[in-house]
Amino acid sequence: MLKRRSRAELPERIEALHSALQLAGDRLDAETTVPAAALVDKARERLRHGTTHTVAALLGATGSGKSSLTNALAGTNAATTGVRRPTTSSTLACFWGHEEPHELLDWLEVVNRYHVGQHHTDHESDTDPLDGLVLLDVPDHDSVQVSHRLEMERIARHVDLLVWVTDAEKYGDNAMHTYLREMSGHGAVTVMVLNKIDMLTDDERKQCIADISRLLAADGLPNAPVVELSANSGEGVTDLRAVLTEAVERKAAMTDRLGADCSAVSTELLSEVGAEQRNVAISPKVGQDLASALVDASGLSFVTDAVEAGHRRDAAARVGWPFTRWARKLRPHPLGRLHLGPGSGGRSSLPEISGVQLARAENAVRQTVGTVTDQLPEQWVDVVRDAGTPNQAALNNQIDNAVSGSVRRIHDSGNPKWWTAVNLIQLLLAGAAVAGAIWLALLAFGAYLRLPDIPTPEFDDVFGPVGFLSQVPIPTGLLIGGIVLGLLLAAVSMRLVTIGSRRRASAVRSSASAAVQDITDDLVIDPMQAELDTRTELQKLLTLAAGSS
Ligand SMILES: Nc1nc2c(ncn2[C@@H]2O[C@H](COP(=O)(O)OP(=O)(O)O)[C@@H](O)[C@H]2O)c(=O)[nH]1
Ligand SMILES: [Mg+2]
Repeated sequence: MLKRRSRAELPERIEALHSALQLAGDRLDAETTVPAAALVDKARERLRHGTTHTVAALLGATGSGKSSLTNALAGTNAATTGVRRPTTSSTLACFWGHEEPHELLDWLEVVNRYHVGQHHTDHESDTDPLDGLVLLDVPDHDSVQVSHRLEMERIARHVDLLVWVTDAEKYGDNAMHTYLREMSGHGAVTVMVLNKIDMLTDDERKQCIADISRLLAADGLPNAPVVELSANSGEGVTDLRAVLTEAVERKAAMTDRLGADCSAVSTELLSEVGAEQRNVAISPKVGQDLASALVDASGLSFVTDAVEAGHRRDAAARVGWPFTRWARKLRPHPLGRLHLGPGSGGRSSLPEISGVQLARAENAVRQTVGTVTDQLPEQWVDVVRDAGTPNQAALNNQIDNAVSGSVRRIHDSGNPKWWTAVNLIQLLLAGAAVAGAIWLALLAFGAYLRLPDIPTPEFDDVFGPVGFLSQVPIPTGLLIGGIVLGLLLAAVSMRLVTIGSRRRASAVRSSASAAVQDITDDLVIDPMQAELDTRTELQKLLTLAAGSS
């Protein structure tokens, strides 16, 4: 009867709600989270030790009749009674119901346990209204042994119901009233029992009850019920049973209520988070698309064009035809214009990308956020959008650095070694052509002055028979050969340079793209994914807190 499923889970559900609130922070509407937090506080306070049992402790001075009353209620003599016997030195727990509440009793550190009804052979005890009650016969609060007092105080802090047992002689006891005053604020219900009424006249009873009520009011417990009974004769014990039954029912009702409140508030929070599982993981494609859009917007193609052109220009200065090299130097270096050229260590500034491209970058981010937040509940759209919208200036700055870093890395890798060799050959060929030209000029000048012919050696004069070159005069051969071979070598070299420059440009492009991809992940994708993960976690927690219902 006290075994409704949802109730066993309530503490767990309350803790799930608590975790959800902590995780949500200010992501959810305060109009919902504030009452939810209040519910958590209230439930934690009330659900002192689970929800399936109501714990009542019998407290009082030595000889007031706690053990006798325990026996009377439990229908047993499990509790040792009698002032002359060693008084109860450790707590005895009597529990009503089908199963022993192991965890609860372990937690309360109660070793002596008595299962009420277990020894009955008939099964009518199946519906005992006290099912779910744990009654504790606690060591005397006035015990000479400090350990007994500490035990009593420890137990008293953790129970639902404090049943103070006293009699006509002891009800004014100072120690008891001190405890009553201290414990009045602890949230547990206090019940006063006047025991041993079999020894009192009607008038004496009335007098005692009146005195006790007055003292309770002075202790700050004006509403505490006072039950008169005799543990020995059994008179009035049913009244106490009724009080205990009510406590059991009240706890069940309170648990139901807390459970319902927990469901309601969790369901409301869940509606803000969105119950349906969508966009759990951002597809890698989304990040790649954003990165390539940002790469486009960053003006990387200007840079790679410049890298290509710059490489060709640098090459021309080393492997190009020496006689036309000077002409290229008249134009500015392509990378120099982008402040990426040799020697510019600072950050790049790409003047071409402002205005339009900046807007394109912002737009790319906005589109990505849109893709990710599509179909998210309204509340979460803002959260994810905020997470995925970085400071645009910071983003652009990082991308800019990534691009210039890639260029610099390629630049630092230096020029190909073969350029040096080709340069040397080019200079030799140019030297030969110049030598041939001077030689021919001298011959022409001699002829102009009508000087006798100076014999001009031919190739076979020097080298022996050398095929079609045999009859070519050496100065002519040097001039024409130097020019033709130089131009030929320059043409072949520049073909190779063109291939190399494309390779460099594409190396810059891929290294910059990879760097931009990392930046995009860091500043846009990962923060959004973190929020989506938070949402998934909240869905789990709130679904648990809402209960299966
Ligand atoms: N006359 C009378 N004596 C009682 C009653 N209840 C307990 N006693 C006696 O009071 C003494 C102490 O009882 P006990 O249950 O051991 O008290 P405890 O120290 O509070 O556990 C015992 O001798 C009991 O027989 C009662 O209702 N009437
Ligand atoms: Mg006792």
